[in-house]
Amino acid sequence: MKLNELLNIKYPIIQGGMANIASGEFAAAVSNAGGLGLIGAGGMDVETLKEHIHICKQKTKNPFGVNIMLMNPQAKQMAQLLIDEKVPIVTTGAGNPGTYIQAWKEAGMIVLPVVPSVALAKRVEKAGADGVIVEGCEAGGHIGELTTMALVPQVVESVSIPVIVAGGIASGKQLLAAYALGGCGVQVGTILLASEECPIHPNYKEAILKAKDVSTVVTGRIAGTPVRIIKNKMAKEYVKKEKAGTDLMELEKYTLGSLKRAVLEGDVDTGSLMAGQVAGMIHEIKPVKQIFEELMNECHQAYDQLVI
Ligand code: TUI
Repeated sequence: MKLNELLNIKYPIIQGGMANIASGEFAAAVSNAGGLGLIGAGGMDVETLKEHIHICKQKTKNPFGVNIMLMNPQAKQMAQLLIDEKVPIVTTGAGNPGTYIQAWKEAGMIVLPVVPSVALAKRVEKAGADGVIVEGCEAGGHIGELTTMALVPQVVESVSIPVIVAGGIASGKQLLAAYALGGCGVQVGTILLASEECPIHPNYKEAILKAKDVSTVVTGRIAGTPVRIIKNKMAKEYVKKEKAGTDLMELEKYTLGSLKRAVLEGDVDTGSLMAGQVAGMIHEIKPVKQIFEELMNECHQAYDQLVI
């Protein structure tokens, strides 16, 4: 099954549900460019999500979706809102969406949980998910333990539903690799941070452009919520304190509100600049449409030039 056929979109590309970043307007821009735009409900409350859904519906006639970050205290109410608002597609992250899947399916929605392991992939398949977005720890933001290269083929072996590949995708070659691993399409986040339409502060975009291969670090491993961000003053202090055994409450002071600080205020020193390991490959801000066209063209070229 081709992802673009499953979702009725032009390109086999889903936009990651980036919390505090992916607004209704941005999701609509991605959907208008031929991908699947997602509203990232992570940093929102139910009322705000409703507003973003309305904006998105106004700005695109193409399919779009919502990403429910399951650690959000209002996740349950949001799950119902999506049904009431007839949102066609839902993705989930940061937890097991098992309890919501039946109601979403009864409402006719397409359900695509993000999973970091074979065990969760199997569980959501059994619960009725239409596909899984398998995210390796190359990704930005909250991550699991396994890499895309190791995890995707193991999930492909273990489930019969379509597998979408996420984590480490920013070029046509990586898109081709996603197909080689058994995927039917990809989800991308970091590459879209460097788009003209992405509503993050210019300083955040600049930090992506400046990043090198080794510029990201994972904070929060000890606390149990690993989050990949670009190394900066905050990240370095956090990791140092984490290693020194600082208690979780104290550590929370560092991360609390830090993503918003980066996104809205452009605070690149104490803000949390979530980004994947592919940030080092991104050198230019482009319109979303051009990013997608280049990914697809490069993928076909790489396929033609493949030597085995
Ligand atoms: O969710 C993401 N990426 C995110 S969420 C986010 S907001 C946030 N910020 C700071 C701390 C925590 C969250 C920023 N980036 N990606 C999908 C994803 N899901 N990655 C890992 C997982 C995951 C982890 C454990 C999914 C399920 C899971 O299962 C637990 C269980 O109950 O089985």
